[in-house]
Amino acid sequence: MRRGRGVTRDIEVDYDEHATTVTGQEHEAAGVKAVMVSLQRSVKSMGPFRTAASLVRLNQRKGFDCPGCAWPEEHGGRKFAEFCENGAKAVAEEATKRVVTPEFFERHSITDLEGRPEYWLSQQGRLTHPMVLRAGDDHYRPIDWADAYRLIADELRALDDPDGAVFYTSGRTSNEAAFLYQLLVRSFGTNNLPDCSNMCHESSGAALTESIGIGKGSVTIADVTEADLIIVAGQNPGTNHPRMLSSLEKAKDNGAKIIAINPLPEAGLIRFKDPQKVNGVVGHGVPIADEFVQIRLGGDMALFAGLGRLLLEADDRAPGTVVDREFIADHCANFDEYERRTRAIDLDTVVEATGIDRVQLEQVARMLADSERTVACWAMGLTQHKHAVAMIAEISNLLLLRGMIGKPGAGLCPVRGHSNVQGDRTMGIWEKMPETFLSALDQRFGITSPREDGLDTVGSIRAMRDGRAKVFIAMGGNFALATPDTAVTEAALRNCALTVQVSTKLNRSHVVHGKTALILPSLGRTDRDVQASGKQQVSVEDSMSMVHLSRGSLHPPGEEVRSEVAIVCQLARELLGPAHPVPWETFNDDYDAIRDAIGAVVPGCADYNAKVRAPDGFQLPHGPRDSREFPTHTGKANFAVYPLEWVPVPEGRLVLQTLRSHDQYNTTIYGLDDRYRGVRGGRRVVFVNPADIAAFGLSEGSRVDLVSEFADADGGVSERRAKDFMVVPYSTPVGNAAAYYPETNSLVALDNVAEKSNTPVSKAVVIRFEPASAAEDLVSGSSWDA
Ligand SMILES: Nc1nc2c(c(=O)[nH]1)N[C@H]1C(S)=C(S)[C@@H](COP(=O)(O)OP(=O)(O)OC[C@H]3O[C@@H](n4cnc5c(=O)[nH]c(N)nc54)[C@H](O)[C@@H]3O)O[C@H]1N2
Ligand SMILES: Nc1nc2c(c(=O)[nH]1)N[C@H]1C(S)=C(S)[C@@H](COP(=O)(O)OP(=O)(O)OC[C@H]3O[C@@H](n4cnc5c(=O)[nH]c(N)nc54)[C@H](O)[C@@H]3O)O[C@H]1N2
Ligand SMILES: [Mo]
Repeated sequence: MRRGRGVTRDIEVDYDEHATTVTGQEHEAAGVKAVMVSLQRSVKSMGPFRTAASLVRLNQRKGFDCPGCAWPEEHGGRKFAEFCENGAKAVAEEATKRVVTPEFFERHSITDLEGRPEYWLSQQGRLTHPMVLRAGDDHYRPIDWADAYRLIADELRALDDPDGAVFYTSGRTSNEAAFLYQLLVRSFGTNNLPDCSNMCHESSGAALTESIGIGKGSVTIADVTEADLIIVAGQNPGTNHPRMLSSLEKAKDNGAKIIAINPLPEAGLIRFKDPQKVNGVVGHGVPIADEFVQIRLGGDMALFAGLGRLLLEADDRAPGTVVDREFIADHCANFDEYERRTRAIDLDTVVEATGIDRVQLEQVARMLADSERTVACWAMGLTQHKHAVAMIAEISNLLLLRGMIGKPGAGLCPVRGHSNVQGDRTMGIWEKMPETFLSALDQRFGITSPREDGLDTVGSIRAMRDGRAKVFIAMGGNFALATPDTAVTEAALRNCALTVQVSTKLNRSHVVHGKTALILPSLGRTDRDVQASGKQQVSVEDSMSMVHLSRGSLHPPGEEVRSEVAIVCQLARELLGPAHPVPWETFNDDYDAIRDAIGAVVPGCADYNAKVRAPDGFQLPHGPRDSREFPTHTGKANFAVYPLEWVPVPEGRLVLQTLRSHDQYNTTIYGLDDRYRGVRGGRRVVFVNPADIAAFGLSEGSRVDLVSEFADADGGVSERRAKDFMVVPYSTPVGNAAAYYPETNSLVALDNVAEKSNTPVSKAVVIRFEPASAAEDLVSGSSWDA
């Protein structure tokens, strides 16, 4: 057995939660410190050679797409270093020289690994060999690829019904791999294709499809820099989309105003130093937000509806100056109902729901009324609420009212997370793809796709919990830890006959397993991918529907690591047999053949091979953006009217949001510091308003358990506990707290989901504090339990 090429010893990480320290919050994001941090991390993880080789190719035309986030690259003259601190960290995590080999699994039993914190698992390095954990064994053992495929095929064929299998996708999978994966799954006979998007921007997709007829944003990068007003709601770009700050700064240089709507004064929103500019390196940076609206959790729908009322009234005072009547008459439906409802919005209720005062409300309304080109951006702060779909529809209503869709410098901009999450959807990763897509697929390949909707993420967990689904396969991601109700999800996975993880790095989903479990190591975005016809490239779609090529160039972590495309094709051949009409082998040998098929099946992708080869790729068509055509059920843009909802804080309780620190990529923990928020050396912290700390009789540094309360369907209240968090005083609205994901996922009830999108409600969990549980081994997996 060949070894991997890199470091094979365990990587030890310091981990003493009780040593967490809190310093002052940093108000400036990026700057020279960010460059230093990214270089230090990169060199430590990859060594100087791979650091240089990878960072010069990051987001360049002939390079690879950053696996960090889905914010677009700027076209034309890209900067030499089109990356950010956290993009560089994401690369360093993938391109690390550390490896997890069969010897590693010999050293560590499953019982041992189960007790390790995610941080430790995350840091061990890249997986190098296919491994199997057989029923009753306590170690993963090496397995040949052919045997692994046979094992999976046997388990799948043993199911009574193809719907007994679930095929998850995380958002890093390339378009080519995603297209083949859904083709395999539908050929097998199920639409059970849950993905990370179900927990992410599903609410945006649901709201926008109803409002404008397409679940994607309507702006280009040029629109952002040409806007005169940009709303950034429920998003922390300084940490999660740092390159967006450069676009915001450019917009400001052009005279734009920025309104940040957030319960927290996030560093990047307040000030930003562009490390690529001289003044960014030495100066104090630029203030980004002109208006900071410190909103209560879940108050955004009330805010947008209240602003709608103020805009209607402003138009009454100066008719025709605020409401775009022509746009509404030509392009919109349901305006009358919107107007009636919105004029009746009680502004005292808006003040109560948002926690902001009338003066600020009116100031923001004036900024909107004065703007000629408004862009609205948002992310998880809006999508992960019970009434998220209504909330996002309300922001769309505001822009429709002002005719701010389908013209330069204006539009809707849901900012996607995973670098190819939007592309995966375009390629058919969805449990309910429309009939047009399915029939095109059937026609091209001579298969019969199932027509019944499949399971989404929450539906899949329920099905596994209840024994209706027995085989779980994941194309990337960390299902055990990214999903809600950790204890329930873990039990659901353990209930499976087989769990399969196609992964780059070790994570919790490898140690929470079905009766039999497989780890299949795959190439990542940075790795060179060579197949029978030579070196391959893949394509991806960013948050603004730009599709372009990505070419990895680094030496893969081991000879047994396969591309996701190869894994899908080989499994398909084993499962579906050589007579299957899809040319799996041709696809495996030459990804151009896959792109030809994508061109024939996926709307907007005709001539795909040629178009993705253009220097900056190509933009997918988007009716509302391109020609103010709205493919909705009314054929017009719809004002969507929902009853007003917000999130009141029950007496003696807090509403908790679960969010990302500056040192993680979703469940992959890079380190224990949240530099911008001033927390060092630990993650079990809860940010609380000083007035609440006093009211609960606590003080800075107190240790508490977080106990969530959820009203179940049967009328009872169920409780969940996350143990031993340190209280940190912080600028957050009274009644609202914040703590990190995934440590707090155990608090989110599986049934606590958004209406219409079924997205887990990760940004509004009702909790109370209890004195911290007696000291115990906090790093063990058992700390999830109630
Ligand atoms: N470095 C790094 N980059 C990433 C990721 C990562 O983990 N690390 N993850 C990627 C992924 S998959 C995604 S989806 C994105 C996530 O990007 P974000 O959406 O920025 O991620 P969160 O940390 O969940 O932050 C949510 C933000 O919304 C605010 N917020 C919470 N509730 C509300 C509310 O009710 N109203 C308003 N107005 N604001 C609210 C929070 O205070 C916080 O600033 O980032 C992507 N990029
Ligand atoms: N409480 C709470 N829960 C949340 C959220 C929240 O804000 N709060 N956010 C939600 C959101 S927005 C999202 S997107 C989900 C994220 O859910 P996931 O996408 O499932 O989780 P990640 O942590 O991004 O997955 C990391 C793993 O992916 C694998 N991986 C990385 N790159 C590749 C690759 O190129 N190929 C393959 N095959 N594997 C790869 C690695 O093994 C790594 O361990 O979590 C959701 N869960
Ligand atoms: Mo996400």
